[in-house]
Amino acid sequence: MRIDVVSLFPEWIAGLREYGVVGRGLRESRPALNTWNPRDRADNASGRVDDRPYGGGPGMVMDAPTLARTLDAVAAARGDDRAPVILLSPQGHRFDQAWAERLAAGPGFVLCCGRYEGVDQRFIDARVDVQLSIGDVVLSGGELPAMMIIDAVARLLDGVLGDARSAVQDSFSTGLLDHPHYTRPDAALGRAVPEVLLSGDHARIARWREKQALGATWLHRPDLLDRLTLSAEQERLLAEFISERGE
Ligand code: 4GX
Repeated sequence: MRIDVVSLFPEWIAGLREYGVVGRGLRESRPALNTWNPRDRADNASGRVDDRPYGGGPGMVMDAPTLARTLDAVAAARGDDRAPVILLSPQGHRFDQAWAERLAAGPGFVLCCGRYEGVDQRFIDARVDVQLSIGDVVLSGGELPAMMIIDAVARLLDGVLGDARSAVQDSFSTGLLDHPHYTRPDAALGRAVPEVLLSGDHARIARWREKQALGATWLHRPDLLDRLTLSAEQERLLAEFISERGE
């Protein structure tokens, strides 16, 4: 997979290579990450890539021709592999795990990071395939959303996570929040580890974890439960969680 990022701060994006399991994957081209600075394709000596908005108002707008020239260079470097051009924008579809899985299954994609008040609408109309938003919050540019998307997609690729099970068992892949985790020592901060986890009874442990996952989701994200059809066993575990909680 190949990911290209158009950004005025390419070194920030490239910093992803330095940290964690995704950093290791990127260093080994899983996925291959390339950055492109529109400033390198400005048509003026000062490297300006923005201008004042037609109609007036505050701030600046990234100009369409410079962004289009940058994308032309990306397309030439990629060859025609039909990778979608994605603009990070508050107006986009909400990025979630389903989007991460969809993107991880394709040939890669091109992320365009806007700054200032945004980008000329003609660039969006002519060259952007889809707009994605990371949520209802106003950021100063698309770089952090782009980095979130790269992280979420890269960790789904074969060989990026050490343990293949980690991605499968994740929250949202199951549709539920995660169960709690504990490690040594067995007493810490005046609190014990739940006895069942020390029992060595793997069936009982699995049942306890499923119950905790259902309970956490019921408590903190009931909207996620509304989207699921629970099995009879899951209904029983959740009912147990709720009644034990009242004791
Ligand atoms: N999820 N921002 C982008 C400038 C901009 C505006 C319009 C393109 C079109 C954001 C978000 C986000 C702020 C990044 C405005 N670029 N992006 N920027 N939330 O708030 O993705």
